[in-house]
Amino acid sequence: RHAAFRTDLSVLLDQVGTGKESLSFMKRRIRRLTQQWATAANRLDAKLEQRWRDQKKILVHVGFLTEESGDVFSPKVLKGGPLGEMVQWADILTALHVLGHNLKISMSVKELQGFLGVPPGRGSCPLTGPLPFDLIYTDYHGLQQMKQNMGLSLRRHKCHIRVIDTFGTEPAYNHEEYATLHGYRTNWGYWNLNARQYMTMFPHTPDNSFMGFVSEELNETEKRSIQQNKVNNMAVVYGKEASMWKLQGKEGFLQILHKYMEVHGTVYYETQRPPEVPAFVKNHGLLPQHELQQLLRKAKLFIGFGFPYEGPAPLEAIANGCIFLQPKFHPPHSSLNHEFFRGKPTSREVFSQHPYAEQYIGRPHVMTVDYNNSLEFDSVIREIMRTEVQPYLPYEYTCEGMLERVHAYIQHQDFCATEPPFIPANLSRQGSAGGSRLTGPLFVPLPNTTALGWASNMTAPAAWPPLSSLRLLVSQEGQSCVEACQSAGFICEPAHFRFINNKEALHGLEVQCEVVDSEMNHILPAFSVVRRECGLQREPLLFSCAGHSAKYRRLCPCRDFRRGQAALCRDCL
Ligand code: U2F
Repeated sequence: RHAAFRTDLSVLLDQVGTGKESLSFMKRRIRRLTQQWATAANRLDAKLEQRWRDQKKILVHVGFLTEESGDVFSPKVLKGGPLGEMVQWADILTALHVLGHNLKISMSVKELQGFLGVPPGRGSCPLTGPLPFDLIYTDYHGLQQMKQNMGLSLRRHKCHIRVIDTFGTEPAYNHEEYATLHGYRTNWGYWNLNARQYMTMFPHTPDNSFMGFVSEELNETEKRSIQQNKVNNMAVVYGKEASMWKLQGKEGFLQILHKYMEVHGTVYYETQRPPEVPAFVKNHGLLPQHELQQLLRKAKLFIGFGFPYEGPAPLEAIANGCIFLQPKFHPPHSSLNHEFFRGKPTSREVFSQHPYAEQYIGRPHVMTVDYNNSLEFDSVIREIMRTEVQPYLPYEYTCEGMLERVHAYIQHQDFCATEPPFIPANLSRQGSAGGSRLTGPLFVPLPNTTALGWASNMTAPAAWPPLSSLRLLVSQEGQSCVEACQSAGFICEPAHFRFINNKEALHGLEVQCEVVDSEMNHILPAFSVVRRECGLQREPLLFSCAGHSAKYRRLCPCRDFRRGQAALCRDCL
């Protein structure tokens, strides 16, 4: 069946259920954004020009909200606890519904068992017969619950699963045997999924798929009225829980801020002002989302103190015409040195409170400075008060952007199909960076499949993203493919590794190999210039954009991307 766009959200609202603050929060959000979703659906519908879209049977099992996982989030919804995850799940549910799929929603193990058709009760009752869904969206808690309830049959069906994973999972942590042998084992990882089955809140690493969420978009009239009503000396502090204000050295920069601006907060409190919040701060208490938006419309500055990391609020602030000011982290925070990230299945280094805001948005909307340097801090506050900014929202965080991306994933990502083995013939050297022997980053444009070894009478396997988007590049020593592709204006595409993991690619790059080994190592394919050693990847699950090693230069599959929609290549729709 064709999936027809839906603009009426009442059926979805009924499906979400009642009885918990988290569910009420999500429903309020869905209701509030109804019109935006409807407009976006109509726009995307027109853009796709009647293209056929398969209607999928989809189960959404929200593991972290089940009683069985302890559900620590729901009781904190009105008390300053994390809301980012609820924002995201509300938006995922809405996107799937609006795209016209056949949706079932489960928020308990009992409902999960019912939908999967496994007998109730604990213990691993295998699911006999086919999986009654094309796709299952869940999280790490839900995955654990599915394992307990589906037993071994989970392995058979796992290609249908998508794991919503806020901070991301790198391939080295995902591969059970490799993680165990090489010190990448954590509480969360090692499910042996394809790393693109993990879907993140921000485009942290191209190894995972970027799911995201949405933020409100303003029309021209709203933008104009915001512009007129901005209060130039009004700042709102990012931090709805008192503990986020417990910062070392905070007195210094807060005093400076207070010297120039009126400081507002939305910190949860029970009866009186939390001691962490200075007396000069106008605290509004935790606000409902739409009231926070109103406050942000007046404010000039939204200022982060370093925590929470990578949440939705800075995007909302920027979308409402604020400048977001945030601290630089030096050294960067990661699972190796910071409690919050410890045990998370990634070694990604976080260089500021909100790297997406810093890298993808940047000045004048986002200013990232060293808070310990009072002079720098002082001058940036004055600069902010002088700077005029327009409300700004990256396309990928609009409703249309999210619908477009989720649509593309649903129609094109297939982790069940066994990929045809890729056996290249001679990789043409045409187009290699003529003669220069691997001194800088090197491109070998691969304009057609013949260059990759298909004879013209063979049909290339249908790849998504399409092969036409591939650009082969060699990293510097110590550089990851994430960085290597980025520095050349591209993005690393893990789906393309299989096309460049071969002797012909090395040959095409004129790499001198005395030996070519095939190993399990997440930095492969790569080569050592000094030792004239080349290595190919033996385990496709370990193809990793994130990996790097001081001794090796990596072969990197880069691709182009759409402006404002990094998850999709130009020909990906
Ligand atoms: C992030 O979680 P948080 O919930 O702490 O993220 P925030 O950016 O603070 O905001 C989430 C939402 O809270 C709303 C606001 C945002 O959409 O509109 N809100 C509100 O309704 N009322 C208020 O007074 C203030 C904010 C991240 F999302 C999680 O994944 C992480 O686990 C967490 C820790 O790093 O940070």
